[in-house]
Amino acid sequence: MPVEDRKPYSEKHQKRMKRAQRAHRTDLKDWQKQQHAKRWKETKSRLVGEAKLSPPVIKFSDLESIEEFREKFEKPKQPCVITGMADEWPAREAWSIASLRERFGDIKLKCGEDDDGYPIKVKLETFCRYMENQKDDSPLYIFDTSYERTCPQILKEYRIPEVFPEDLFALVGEKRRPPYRWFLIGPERSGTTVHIDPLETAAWNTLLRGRKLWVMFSPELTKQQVKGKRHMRNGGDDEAIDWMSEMLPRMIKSGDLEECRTTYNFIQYPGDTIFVPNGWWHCVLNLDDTVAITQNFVSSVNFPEAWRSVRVERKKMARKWRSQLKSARPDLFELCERMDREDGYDLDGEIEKRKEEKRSKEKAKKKKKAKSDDDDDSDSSSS
Ligand SMILES: O=C(O)CCC(=O)C(=O)O
Ligand SMILES: [Fe+2]
Repeated sequence: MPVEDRKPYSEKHQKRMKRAQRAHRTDLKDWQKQQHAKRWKETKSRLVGEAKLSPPVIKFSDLESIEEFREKFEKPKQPCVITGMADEWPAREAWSIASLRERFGDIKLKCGEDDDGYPIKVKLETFCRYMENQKDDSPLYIFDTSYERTCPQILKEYRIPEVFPEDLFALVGEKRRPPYRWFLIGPERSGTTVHIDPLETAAWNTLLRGRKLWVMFSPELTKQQVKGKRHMRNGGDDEAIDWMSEMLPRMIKSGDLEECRTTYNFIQYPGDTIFVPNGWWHCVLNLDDTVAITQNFVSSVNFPEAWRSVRVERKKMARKWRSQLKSARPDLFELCERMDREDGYDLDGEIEKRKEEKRSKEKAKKKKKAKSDDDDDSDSSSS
């Protein structure tokens, strides 16, 4: 949009964004201290020039069947780029920033989390004015997961890709399952720092506007290796922009990544869907202002790893999941039982153990309180 047509980034909007920034990163006083914005043009063209390691790119219309995708990509856990899969989505046309802003400007979307894990929300209109004006090193990024409730129209404008038909967490119910779908609006330079998706979920990510830069590593690397903390510059940060533009070149040079079997470094364009198999490390940087949609899922392929993760990380959900699988997917229920037997893992025992621990902690707390009340009483009676 020509600068003269922009709506002003008035004090009111600036204040709202400042408040959101303060709540999101209480440790960061100056969001522009590294001056990434000043070097952005050069940084971006260097990063684009270096993005030459693409995973396989397949045209959706060339796929003969879902089974073909499963055999060639999902089962071998092979990341890929699928083009043309979103061609029929209303979102392909409708998700320009201008149209989203016009239609949903008054809706509050999540752009951060406070120290207690509560969502920080701002109106899309406010966020768009910020996006047009920001010069932050690593700007706030809309990562909204409650749009089904707050902006259900979004849900109507995309489809779950045909090649990802299974969603086994759905069995535990919408309320109980962990967040699994996000609507993303990313100002340039914002991004997602290097991570693996939680609970061994796999993911798909479809881009509608702008370009995203992806770096992916195969799962055998450790967190320490991929985070490369020792390569962080003094006064630097570990946001996607820092990691991509400064730390990664040093990590490569130092040989710290030599053990990595497969590295990808590539650009996602509008209309591209990235398949991220479970366990793969990835870092994503928004090269332009972007709009995307992403979902995480468990299918029969990543089920074994997901079960091992869920039974430890989310014990109560695991119990519910297992009981639902018993009728909906007896084959997977049996697999759970077999895996638990082989690993010597007793879920019900673990839940009971945790309950017992909680009970004895409560008891100890009560005892301590009673003792201090007694002491108070004897103090007052002796005075
Ligand atoms: O920023 C992005 O597009 C990547 C998002 C992502 O990796 C995630 O939500 O786990
Ligand atoms: Fe991710």
